[in-house]
Amino acid sequence: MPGRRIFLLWPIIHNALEEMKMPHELPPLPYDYTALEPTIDEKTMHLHHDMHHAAYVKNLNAALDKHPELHKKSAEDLIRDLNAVPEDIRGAVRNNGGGHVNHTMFWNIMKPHGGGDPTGPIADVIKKTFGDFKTFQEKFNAAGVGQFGSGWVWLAGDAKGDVKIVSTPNQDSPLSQSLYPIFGNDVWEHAYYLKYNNRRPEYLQAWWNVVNWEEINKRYQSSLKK
Ligand code: MN3
Repeated sequence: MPGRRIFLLWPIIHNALEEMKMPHELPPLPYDYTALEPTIDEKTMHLHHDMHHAAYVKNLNAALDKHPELHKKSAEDLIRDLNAVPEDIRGAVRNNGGGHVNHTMFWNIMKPHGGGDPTGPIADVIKKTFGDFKTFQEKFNAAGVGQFGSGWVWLAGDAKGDVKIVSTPNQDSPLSQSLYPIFGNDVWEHAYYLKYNNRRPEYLQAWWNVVNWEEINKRYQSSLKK
């Protein structure tokens, strides 16, 4: 009876399928590609998510192919301790694992009809650290403008619960510096060039209109528990 045979073989088939599964997957956007218009245009969202983020995931999986012992580690854990990653794939994991983690954060800390003044605990820590929200925004934008070439600008938290603005080149994550990326903006040209061309300051300014403070509060609070 073929049905019974499959039943008996199922644990073997199941294990084989599990082993074939790629350890990392591209998460779908949490909203429609048009949802962040007019701040971020539909075409940029398609290219950014479907091509750029997808490539980081694909290349991360390809690098990890050589080291199945790392398949169970989350992408965050991989880039939190890059020295634990074998040297032959360390650069690929740093770039593509970072790219995967950074973009997964990025989609989630934005939302349609977002923006406005921060609320909750993140508003309090911004006020405590920078005086007021406007001063914080100006410093954050200046750090984004000042990041030469491709990279990110972040509000990052340390183990004591203090926060600071940092920028990183390429896909480097604050996680690799023992900091928690509470939220960040992508200042690679692929994030803004179609709509804003070379006007990065204009993009940085407009971006606050799609910021999701509820999600940022969640990330900030979870960073304090760690
Ligand atoms: Mn990007």
